[in-house]
Amino acid sequence: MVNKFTTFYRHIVEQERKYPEATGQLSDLLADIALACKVISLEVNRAGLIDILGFTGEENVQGEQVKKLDVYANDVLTHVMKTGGHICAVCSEEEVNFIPIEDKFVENKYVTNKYICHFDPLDGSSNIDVNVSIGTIFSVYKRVTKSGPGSLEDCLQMGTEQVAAGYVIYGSSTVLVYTNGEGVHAFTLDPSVGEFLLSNENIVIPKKSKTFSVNEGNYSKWSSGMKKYVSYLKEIEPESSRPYSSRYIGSLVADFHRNLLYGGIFMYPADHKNKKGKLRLMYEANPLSFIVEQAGGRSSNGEKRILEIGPENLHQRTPLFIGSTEDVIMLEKFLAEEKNEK
Ligand code: FDP
Repeated sequence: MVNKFTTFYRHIVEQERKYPEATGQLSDLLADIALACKVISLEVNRAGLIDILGFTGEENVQGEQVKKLDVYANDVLTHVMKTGGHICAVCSEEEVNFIPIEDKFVENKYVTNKYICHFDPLDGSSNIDVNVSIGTIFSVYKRVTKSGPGSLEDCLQMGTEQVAAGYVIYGSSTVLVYTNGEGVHAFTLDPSVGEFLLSNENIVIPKKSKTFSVNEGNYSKWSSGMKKYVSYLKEIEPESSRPYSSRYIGSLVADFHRNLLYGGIFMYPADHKNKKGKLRLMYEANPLSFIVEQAGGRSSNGEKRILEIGPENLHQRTPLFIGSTEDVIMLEKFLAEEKNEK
């Protein structure tokens, strides 16, 4: 009989069993991340009620110090990571530097702090105060150094080296989407059971879509190739599903999640003001690119696969074009033509 209630933990353990040499540490680490996200989800849902928003340093009605939700999410994730024993460094979009972690578990051969974690604890933070979906993004790498607290070398690896990545979207329900290189799977949090239950296995993004997501308010700052591509999407040609619909929430996780399920291209280009784009390579672009490729989609900075960009610093920004393969390829053609014209 099929088990209708596959929990996130059970799913990752079953995946890990395919590799006899696996120690189970990655499963435990991912379970720790899921636990932290359940705690954050609870607080996101309560936020409007307890007046937690925007009052860092003030006291709430219980006389407790309240924190902004993004600070809270960062604290929860870094605490869980520091105490779990599986990682040697944590990197957060909220922190200037990476946090090296002492190997307190050195005597325990089952816990060898061999991983590195990167987080965007609460992405889309400008939407927090207005009840729009926000999310947590994470990615996991294996350390390259042998022992001790992690180093910058461990933290600055190419996206191709990720062993797992995912996000949790706090929306009409809380959904966790992850990949460990064996497809993309989604789990919906059942608050009454307190578990993420499998809701969508082996997600495949449509090869071509009818939707684009971009902040068109930046139009006048874009390059000519980018302008031409967006104008092309708005032309009428039913055979190629044009005009495309425009859908832009302004919360990366939410825009990405919709496009992953329905098809679409999300774009955050470089422009005359932000010459390197806005989004962060390590915290946003790499994990979502790993996921989209595992779902059969494509991701690039317009010229190059995101996952093959060599990181130079933890908060490096990158232009990002991500989603349905044929749409991203078409965008790349427009940008290449612009280059040839110069
Ligand atoms: P936010 O500034 O609200 O934190 O990376 C940050 C991000 O949101 C993404 O989630 C979102 O896709 C993008 O920035 C929105 O940027 P614009 O407001 O410039 O469109």
